[in-house]
Amino acid sequence: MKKILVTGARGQIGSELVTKLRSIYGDINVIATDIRSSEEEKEKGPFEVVDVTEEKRVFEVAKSYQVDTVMHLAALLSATAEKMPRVAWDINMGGLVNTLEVARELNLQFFTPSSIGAFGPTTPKENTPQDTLQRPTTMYGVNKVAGELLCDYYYERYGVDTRGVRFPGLISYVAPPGGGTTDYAVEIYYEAIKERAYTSYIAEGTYMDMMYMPDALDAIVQLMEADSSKLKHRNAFNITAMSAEPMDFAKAIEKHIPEFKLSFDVDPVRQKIADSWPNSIDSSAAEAEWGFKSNYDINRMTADMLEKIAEKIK
Ligand code: AKB
Repeated sequence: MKKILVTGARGQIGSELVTKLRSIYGDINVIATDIRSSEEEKEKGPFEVVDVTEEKRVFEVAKSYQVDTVMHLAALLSATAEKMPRVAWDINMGGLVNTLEVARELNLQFFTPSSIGAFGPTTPKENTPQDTLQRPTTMYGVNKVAGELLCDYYYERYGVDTRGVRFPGLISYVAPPGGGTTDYAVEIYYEAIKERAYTSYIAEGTYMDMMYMPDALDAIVQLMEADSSKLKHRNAFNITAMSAEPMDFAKAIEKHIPEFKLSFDVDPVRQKIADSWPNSIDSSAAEAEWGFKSNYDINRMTADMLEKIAEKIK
């Protein structure tokens, strides 16, 4: 992995992943692409406007920069996908097959994230195994399962070095997530700083896996650098740092802001999605096959989030 093209580079993961990759591989070796143009991004390093539903454009940019790796992040998240299922299919599946085709044609290493959304209500809810029943009931989940299989197919059929993880809800302060079911776990920190209070659209007692962004970025780099011969589950490694419900975040925040108040106004659409996902997943395959580990628990993450957001919005 020496020259990397990142799609969806202005999204929640992309905006931090590009910075991290540039710090490791050098500014000019990371080509950030997004459907949204940005003068600011162009000043930081190579940046191209790319719509992943246009395969020819993805091909042209990958070829002209002579990249050897593509990290495909451009996608709609679960709640947005539920509002616009057909658009989600076109972007999530169309973008994926287009970037996989480019990886096949140019012989590129390939990364794309799957999600805990690839599981469904019939999946075992606690300590969800790596290999288990996957019958998701959301368009996002359908896209993620199909994506995992498609990446396996490109590896088996064409030898494309495809790799991926099932991300839990990702928590970060640089760019907002937007359109996810787990977004409450980011919003709660901003509102804690601004209002000393937050109204959660996810009900008390709803557990989902979560992870702080630095752990997620480390996982991507570590998986992409891992010895290929050791990987059995190439495209869909369960990874997690914590299983948490809204009250867990409130308790962690109260250690820094004792007057913090959490209330609830449940959104039935996002609650239904959350209820169909696991409470906690088992990441032992990722630990065994490429050494995954997380460094942030809820308390360490909370201290950092509150400090960084206070700094950012002052
Ligand atoms: C979402 O909530 O849609 C994402 C995810 C867990 O994939 N954060």
